[in-house]
Amino acid sequence: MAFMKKYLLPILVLFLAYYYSTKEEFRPEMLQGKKVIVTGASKGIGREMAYHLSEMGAHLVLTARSEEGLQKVVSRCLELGAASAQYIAGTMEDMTFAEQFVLKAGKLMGGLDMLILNHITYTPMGFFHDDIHALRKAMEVNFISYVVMSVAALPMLKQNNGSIVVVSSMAGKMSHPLVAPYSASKFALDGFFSSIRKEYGVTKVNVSITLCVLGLINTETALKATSGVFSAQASPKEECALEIIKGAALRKDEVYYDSWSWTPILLANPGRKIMEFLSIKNFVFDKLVSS
Ligand code: NAP
Ligand code: 4JX
Repeated sequence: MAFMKKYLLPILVLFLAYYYSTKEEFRPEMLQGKKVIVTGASKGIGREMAYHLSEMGAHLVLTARSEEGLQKVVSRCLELGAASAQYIAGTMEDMTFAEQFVLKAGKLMGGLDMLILNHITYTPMGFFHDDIHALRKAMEVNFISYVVMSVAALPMLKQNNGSIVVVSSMAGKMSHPLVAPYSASKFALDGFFSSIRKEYGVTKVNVSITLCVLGLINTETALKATSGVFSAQASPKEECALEIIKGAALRKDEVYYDSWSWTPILLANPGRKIMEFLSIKNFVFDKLVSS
């Protein structure tokens, strides 16, 4: 007890004081004039992010498959004050489209500050039996295309000390029944992007990676898919979109957004963080090529 009072408490107080004094506050001006890509922007959370970013004065290039949907969103973005807003329609099942889209978007804006990866393939809820096709599609669209786009964007993001924002889910941190292929693709995002975040740290690449862990959100798709299958409060998509943008602008590693306030505490997994901190010391990077 005496030891606690003498050493641990003062260390804790100093740590908290340092943590809060260095914590930067979000300001909407942080996004003003920034060049941002949003995928899956024709509806749902992607559309709401495009609207917030427009109000903050960002340049936008949006994508999804529905040209009609994107046209409407772009018009509204311009009304809301976007510095510029354009779209390129296509499917993220096609990896050539995914790569070319990023390069074209970069050319349209003359660079890139933030890549927001948000699209998913449509996944109805149900028991998994043998639908390998659906599993492969979920992995391709929800995971592989994210990696393809990040690879294509990295040179531009490095130039601007930019950010990659990966929209994931609580189903990418814990197990839920009835969403196995979706859940697998979201866990893959955590494994891959958390791993390359460590690599960027080692190789001094100043590109932040923000993984967004969302609970159930009241988008049309989610409400339809969960109707009669899952009964719990869905959080508002507008606030969700804003929290993602705030976390991304502050270059946070992870953003948690859910109706239950205990979710971040229970899912943040301090055990994993301690293990990662301890294990990094065992790696030798000297002989590896970093670029
Ligand atoms: P949503 O409303 O269904 O929107 C999905 C977007 O992806 C749409 O713009 C859709 O447009 C696009 N899309 C679908 N298939 C595509 C394809 N093959 N190629 C390219 N784009 C495609 O989804 P949401 O509910 O907003 O979810 C957005 C993100 O939040 C996802 O990453 C999801 O995992 C995550 N999340 C959502 C919830 C939730 O409860 N809503 C919970 C946790 C996490 P088109 O159909 O025009 O292509
Ligand atoms: C049912 C449920 C319950 C998610 C996060 C989640 C997605 C899945 C399943 C949403 C869009 C969809 C269709 C909780 N969470 C979730 N789902 N937390 O990411 N759900 C539905 C709803 C794919 O396309 C707590």
